[in-house]
Amino acid sequence: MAEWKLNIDPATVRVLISGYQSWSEAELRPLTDRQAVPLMQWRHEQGHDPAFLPSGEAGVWRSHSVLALVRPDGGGWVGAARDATHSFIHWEARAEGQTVRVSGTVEGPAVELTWDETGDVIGTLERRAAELGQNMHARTPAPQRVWCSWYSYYRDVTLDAMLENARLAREHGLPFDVFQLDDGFQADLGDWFTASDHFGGHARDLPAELNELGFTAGLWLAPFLASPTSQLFRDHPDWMLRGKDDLPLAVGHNWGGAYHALDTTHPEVLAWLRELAATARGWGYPYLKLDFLYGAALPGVRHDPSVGRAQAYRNGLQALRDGAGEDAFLLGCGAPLASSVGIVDAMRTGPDVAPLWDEDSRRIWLGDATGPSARNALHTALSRWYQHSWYQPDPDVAICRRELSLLTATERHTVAAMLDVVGGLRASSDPIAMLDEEGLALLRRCLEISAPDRPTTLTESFGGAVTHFSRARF
Ligand code: 9PG
Repeated sequence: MAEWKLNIDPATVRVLISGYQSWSEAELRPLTDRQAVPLMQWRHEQGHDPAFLPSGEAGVWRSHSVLALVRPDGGGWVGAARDATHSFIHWEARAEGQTVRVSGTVEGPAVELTWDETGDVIGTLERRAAELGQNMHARTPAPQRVWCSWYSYYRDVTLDAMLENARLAREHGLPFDVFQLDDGFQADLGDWFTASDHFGGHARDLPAELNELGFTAGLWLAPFLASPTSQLFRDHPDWMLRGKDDLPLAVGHNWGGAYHALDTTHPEVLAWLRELAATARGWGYPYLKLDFLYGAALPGVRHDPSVGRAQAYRNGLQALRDGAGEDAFLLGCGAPLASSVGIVDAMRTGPDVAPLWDEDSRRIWLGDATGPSARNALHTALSRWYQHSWYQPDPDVAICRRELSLLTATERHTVAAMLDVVGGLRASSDPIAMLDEEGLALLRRCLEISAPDRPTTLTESFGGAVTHFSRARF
């Protein structure tokens, strides 16, 4: 562990933190505030790192990979790491009387941590992030413009709905690159090769028709997960990540119950992951949204105990890359961030957008800002602006429709403008038939790629919360 003691009044600085996976909150807050820790125990594995939760004490802030302290003049201190290939890096800043104690801990093989005092926190953090990106051979392809089925159809998506939207997008000349089928096409979590009853076809039926309409086909997978009801689980109970009680670990609780994760230190699991990605590629999907990736990184009992969890995660992700091919476009989601650099092309950098601005009951009273809302998605993605040098950020979808949405017109335009400020992937999930003239016009603007496509002029912070950038288009 490396430690630094600063003789500064904690009340004079703010702290910039980043939670370890896509959905974990990232924010800029007064150091003397209290970092939220979810009251619901079952949220601890799903949006956070259960081995490094927020402490819940006032004046103590925990962050993964990077941490910065910011003075009102924009100067301060930046903690980072030169590499995160096989290690997790845990930072903590702690107010202690008239001093601040900062520690950096490496979980996994040793890596060099950096700690800079600077007159320009933003520039220094961007430089340190770029250094990590270079050392880990970051992939930063062109941003993609994606239509995704999740935020309108959820698990009820059908083959017909995909094709209808693709046809309408073509008719309206909407410039999407990718049409991406999300959760709902598969029989069960883990049973990717069998169609669900309601889908009305098979995922392999879709790509040729999308290609004909001029779109690339994209597919969602949660490749590290297995439901206890799945054939995958029944056939291979020995492939699961286990708890100390030797039972398969419960790694999350949506889809109506607990589910498990694959143990990526097991050679047969790695072979299965390669086969899964290669099969999806063979069906005609060169774009894969790989979701719930955190499952393979959780603390637990593994087949090969000599492999640390950061390395186990990375090996699982590499197996997917090997199966999909070098030229596939991989979008990580629900994924440990720095640990994915160099393997994924793009990364969700915040929680899900929802057709509502904020769910303050969950965020404030239950201490959980990893839930779906426009506010949570924007707030977190903006606070990770420096990650442009790690991958293409995916701040999630814009919502341009009026129907089936609680967003006001101002909120719809704000979301669209802020997503453009973040840059990276441009995405929508609106049923095209639901868009009126104004909705179509807003969507067209959302699909324009800015140059340069990243935040350029960082001006001030607002709301004591997110960093705010300016760019002229909206
Ligand atoms: C499909 C969805 C979409 C979406 C992903 C992800 O913490 N949670 O309980 C939680 C559940 C679902 C979720 C995110 C977080 O959504 O981000 O785009 O693909 O899965 O099931």
